[in-house]
Amino acid sequence: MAQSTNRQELEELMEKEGRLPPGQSLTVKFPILHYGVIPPFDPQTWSFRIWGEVEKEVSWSWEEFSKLPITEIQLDIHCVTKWSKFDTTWKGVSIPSLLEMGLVQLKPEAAYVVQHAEGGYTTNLPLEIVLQENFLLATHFDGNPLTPEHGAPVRGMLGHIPGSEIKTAYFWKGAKWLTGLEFLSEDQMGFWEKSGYHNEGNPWEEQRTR
Ligand SMILES: Nc1nc2c(c(=O)[nH]1)N[C@H]1C(S)=C(S)[C@@H](COP(=O)(O)O)O[C@H]1N2
Ligand SMILES: [Mo]
Repeated sequence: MAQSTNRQELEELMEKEGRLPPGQSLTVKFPILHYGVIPPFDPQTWSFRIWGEVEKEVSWSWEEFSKLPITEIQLDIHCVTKWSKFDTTWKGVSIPSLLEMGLVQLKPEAAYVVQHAEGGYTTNLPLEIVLQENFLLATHFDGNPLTPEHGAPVRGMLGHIPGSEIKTAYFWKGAKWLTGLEFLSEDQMGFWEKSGYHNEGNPWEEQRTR
């Protein structure tokens, strides 16, 4: 009872602050949603690959990946199934940091990115979004390494920075158990996008399905 009152109060506050997109409701929990099974993580055999419209293909072991510089961000998450979670803290590797260090060099043709996950899940984003500060290759949530059910060891993470005008999308645009990024010159729809979800999925415009 006390918890549900609190939930409602928080939701009203978020709505007042203009942080609750249309049709969403606030959750204080962290729901777990995915298609298929949670894949095992073996640091010995895990690898992360970057390919496509890049000057040179990249492949990192877990040991290499876990030494990459880390960025921290606070994001609001909006799931297409209508829950929103506010002020979540994430740590991970940003794409601009990889470009600045010269670890990844994009070809001029690169304009879209497909996230590839263990088990075949994919999701697509325009390059411009992946280069924004609200997208990370996240390894930590709320100060702790990701748990298996939330995508360990690395997930794509896209959320909304409160008060920011930069583009965001529903939470399915972040692949759990991420194992690679494919840069493309043309857009290519991912798992949910192909089965009828909106290609852009902007929560502020309620772009849930096509
Ligand atoms: N690999 C993979 N990533 C995925 C999914 C999935 O089915 N497989 N589902 C997406 C959807 S629809 C949502 S809402 C979020 C849920 O993340 P969570 O379980 O950490 O809340 O993960 C996204 N990433
Ligand atoms: Mo979702």
